[in-house]
Amino acid sequence: MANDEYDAIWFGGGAAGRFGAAFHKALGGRPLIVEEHHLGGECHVCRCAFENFFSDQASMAELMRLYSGKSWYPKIDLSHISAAKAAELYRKVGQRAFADTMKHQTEKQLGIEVVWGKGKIIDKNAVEVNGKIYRGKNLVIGTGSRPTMPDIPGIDLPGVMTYRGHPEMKTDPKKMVIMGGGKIGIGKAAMFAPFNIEVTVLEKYTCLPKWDRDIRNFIFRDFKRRGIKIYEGIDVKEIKGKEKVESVVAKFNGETMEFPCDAVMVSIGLTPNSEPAIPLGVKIGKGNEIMIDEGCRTNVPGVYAVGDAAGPPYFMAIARKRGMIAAKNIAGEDAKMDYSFVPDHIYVPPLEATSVGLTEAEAREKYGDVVLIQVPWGPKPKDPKPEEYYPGFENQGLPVCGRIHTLNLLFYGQNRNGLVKAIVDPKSRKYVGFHSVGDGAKTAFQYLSYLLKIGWTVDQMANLHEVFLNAEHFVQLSRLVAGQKELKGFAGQVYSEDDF
Ligand code: COM
Repeated sequence: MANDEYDAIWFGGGAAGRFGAAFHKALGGRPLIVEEHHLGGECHVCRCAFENFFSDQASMAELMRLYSGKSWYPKIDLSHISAAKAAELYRKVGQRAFADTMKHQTEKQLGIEVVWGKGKIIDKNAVEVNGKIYRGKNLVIGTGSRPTMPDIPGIDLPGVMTYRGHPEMKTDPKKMVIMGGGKIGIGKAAMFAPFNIEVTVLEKYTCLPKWDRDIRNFIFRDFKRRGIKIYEGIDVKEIKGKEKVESVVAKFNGETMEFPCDAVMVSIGLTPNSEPAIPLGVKIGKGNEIMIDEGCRTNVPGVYAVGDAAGPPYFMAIARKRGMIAAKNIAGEDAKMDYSFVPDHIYVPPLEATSVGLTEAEAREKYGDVVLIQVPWGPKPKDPKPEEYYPGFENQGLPVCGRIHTLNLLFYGQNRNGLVKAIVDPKSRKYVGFHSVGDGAKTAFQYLSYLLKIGWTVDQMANLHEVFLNAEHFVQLSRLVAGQKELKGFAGQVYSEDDF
């Protein structure tokens, strides 16, 4: 029997299980992945990879509309624009391409054993798949999460979907209500609107509550200009319709409001898929998550939980790193998760927003006075003129450059090409937060999060080599002020609250 025993059975081959098993094997262990559908979990089906693809499609649509017939651009006929067609392309090509690549990389390139089929956990050392029992010294649960669904009438009506249904869409809605203004909901709003879909976001509390005020304001100001409606403090009571969705009914300021629509996107949160682990006696938290310690261990010796199944933060890097930490501990190390300085990111096509560390408000609370290194700053011109130099242009600050179109966004007078903001504690001269809305800055944030962690200073930043023009500008902007004995930075409020 000993030869048949794996060092660990990785129950679920999503981001956490796949990376964990790979790390485990690299450390000299013998892992087995049990996977029912495809390796890589929901990422390439309907989450990260799909959103990357779809937000590119939405950016194209939005930019075509913006440039059509202007300057040297031809008039572009947008009457056949279709979100459903974009989704179809991904379904037919993208999902398969990613699934095959994940399989090839895992099984062929890395040589990891995978048993395909629906697994049943027998006990902490045995999993049954297709009638066969597989034995392991350890068990790692990586069963992911699912969309949280509100218990309201009409939730099962055709036309109600979640992020899972997005790549499955076959027709183009005309009016969509998005329930929930968190990261998923706000991203979806920005992705659907360019396809001639009238989008309304209904958020029970506050949209993007954890984001820096200036970044939120930038996004919502842009939404307003694009006709995307946002209601905060609104409570959805019912989804109405006979055969399919026809409207959403909600309470707002004590009044009942009805929003006609032919599609509803539910994005009120995620629920961990902890159920398969319950018979093992693992502790389950209030949010349905499998409770783990810093080493991804559950309360049952030899049973670990990784990825979304272990609860927030729901972020690819955390899922994969939980897999890595579990692998190390199975291999006999004493490794711990580090949840500090985890970046956050949203696609808001044609731009993207990225953030790490403290917001300005949090930094002021912790450090008192803080220094802002930020562009653009100052009052924004109300009515920017396309293709013209206009008074107030200087208040755009430096243009934020990512990919080709970000300068275009500035020169077409849309006043929307981006915003970068670094927050510094003037006493220690250390950064405490970085925030950006622009294009292409997310790559830099992988490294900025590490620089924050090691206590990087303005003076050290000034010594880096920027590859100019770049999407985030933190190097050159820091160098402009780093000579000051008493750090002042670029100060200034970007938008006042009534700007959006
Ligand atoms: C990416 C999924 S599509 S994974 O994290 O590489 O497994």
